[in-house]
Amino acid sequence: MAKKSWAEPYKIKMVELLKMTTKEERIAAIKEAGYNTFLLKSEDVYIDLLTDSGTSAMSDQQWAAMMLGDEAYAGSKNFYNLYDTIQEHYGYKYIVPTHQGRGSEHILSQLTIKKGDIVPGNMYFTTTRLHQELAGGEFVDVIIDEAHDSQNEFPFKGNVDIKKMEKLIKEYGAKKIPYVSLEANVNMAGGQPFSMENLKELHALCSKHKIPIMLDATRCVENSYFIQQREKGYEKKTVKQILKEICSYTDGCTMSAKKDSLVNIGGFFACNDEELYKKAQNMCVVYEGLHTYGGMAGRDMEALCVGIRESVMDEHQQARIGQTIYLGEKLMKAGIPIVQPIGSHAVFLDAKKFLPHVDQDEYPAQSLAAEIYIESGVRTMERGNVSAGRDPHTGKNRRPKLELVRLTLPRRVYTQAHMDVVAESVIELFERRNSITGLKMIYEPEYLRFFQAKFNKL
Ligand code: PM9
Repeated sequence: MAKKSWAEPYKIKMVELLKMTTKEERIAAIKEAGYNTFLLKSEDVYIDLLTDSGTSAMSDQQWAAMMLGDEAYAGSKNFYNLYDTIQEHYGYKYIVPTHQGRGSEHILSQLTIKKGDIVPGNMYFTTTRLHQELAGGEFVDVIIDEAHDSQNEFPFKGNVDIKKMEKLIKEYGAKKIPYVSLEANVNMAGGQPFSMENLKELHALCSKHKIPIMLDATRCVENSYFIQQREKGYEKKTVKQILKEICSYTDGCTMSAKKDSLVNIGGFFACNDEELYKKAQNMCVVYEGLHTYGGMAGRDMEALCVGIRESVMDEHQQARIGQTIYLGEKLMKAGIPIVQPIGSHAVFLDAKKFLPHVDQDEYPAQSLAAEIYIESGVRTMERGNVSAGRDPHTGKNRRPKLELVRLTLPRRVYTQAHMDVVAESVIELFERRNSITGLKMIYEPEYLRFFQAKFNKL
C-alpha cells in the first residue's frame, strides 16, 4: 500500500523574510566566526538548522496567551496555571520554574551530587554533564552499545543497558549514586528514544536499590510519540497518556521547555520529594528568580501552558517528526551517511563517513558544518569531538565514537521546500567532499567549548 501523506496541522498567518547571501559573503562570514556556526550572525543565515531550542514558531493561541501575562513579582496567576498544566501533563507533585534547562540542571546537581559521586546516564549531554561535574560528580555512560553505532537500526537506541547499571551499582554501591540521569530522545545519539519496557526494567532495578531516576524531559513528548509508533501495546495510547506514564516511573525531571513545549524561553525542575522541592525553591531564589517565576516573565509562563498542551497533540508530533523523516529519507536515498534510525528533532550526518580523510582531532564535524554554511547558507551544529570536550583526567580530546553534524528542525518554522533545498545542498557538498580539509582550534574556552571556540582552516 502506498504511504499516506500528511500535512502540517496549521496554516501560516505571519512570515519572516530571509536574507540570501552570496558564497563570497558566506566565506567571509564563517572566517570571521572562526569556523564556528554558533558565532555567525543569524541575519547571515538562510535556513537556520542550528538548533530546535527556543526556535519554535508559537501559535496564535500562544501569542494571545502572552497578553494575559500577570507581571506581578510574586504569585503571578500564570505561575499557578503553569503549575497545574505541568502537573496534568507530567504528573509530578512539585514544580520549580527556571529560566531554561540548564537552570534546572544546576539546581538538581548542586542539591543531590556530592564530591566523588557517580552519575550514570544514557549518554552525556553537554550542559547536563558539566553541571554534574561542577557539583563534584562523575558521569558514567550506561546507554546500550548500539547507540554509539550510527548505522545500527535498533528502534530504541536511547535504552539504558541494565547490565551496565547493575555492574555499576555493584562496583560503587547505591550510596555513591545520587540518581540516574535518564534523557528522553537522546540528543547526542541522534534523537533516539528509550522504550517503556526498558524504563520499567530500570525503574524496578532502581527501586530495589533506592536510586532515584531523574528524567531529562526536554524531548520526552517526542520520545512518547516514538513509543506510540514503535512499541507493542502503545499503538492506541495517546502521546499525552504515554508521556504521563513515562514520568510515573521517574522521581523528577529537569526540563528545557524551549524544545518540546514550543516556547522561546523557559524551563522547570519537578520532583515528588517534598524536602528536595523545598531546597530547590530556595536555590531558585538565589540563581533564577523568585520561586513563582524562576526567570520567566508572567507572559512566558502563560505561553508555556499553551505550548505544553499543543505539544502533546498527536497530529503535531506526526507533522514535526514527519518533517525530520522527510529530510532524512531524501538524504539517505542520495547515499549520504546519516544516523539510523532517523531521530525526532534532527537529521545527523555521520562526519566520519562523510569525511573519512579528516582525523577526528582535526574536527571533521566542525569543518563539515562550516562547509555546509559556505555551500548554501544553511546553518547546522557540530556534535562530535568539539562538543564532547576534554577528559578531565587526561586533558585530551574525548574523541567520541559519534562525530556528527546536526541538521536540527525548529518546530513549525520551515516548509517541505526548505527541506528540499537543504537536502540538495548537502548532496552537492557530498560530491566534492574530498576537497574539504580539517580545522585547527585556535581559541578554546574552559567550559562548553563548542559554543565559543574558534578555528583556522588547515
Ligand atoms: N539543548 C540543543 O541545541 C541547546 C544548545 S546546546 C547546549 O540541543 C537536553 C537534552 C538538551 C538541552 C539543550 C539542555 C539544556 C538539556 N538537555 O539549553 O539550557 O538538548 O534550555 O537546555 C540544546 P537549555
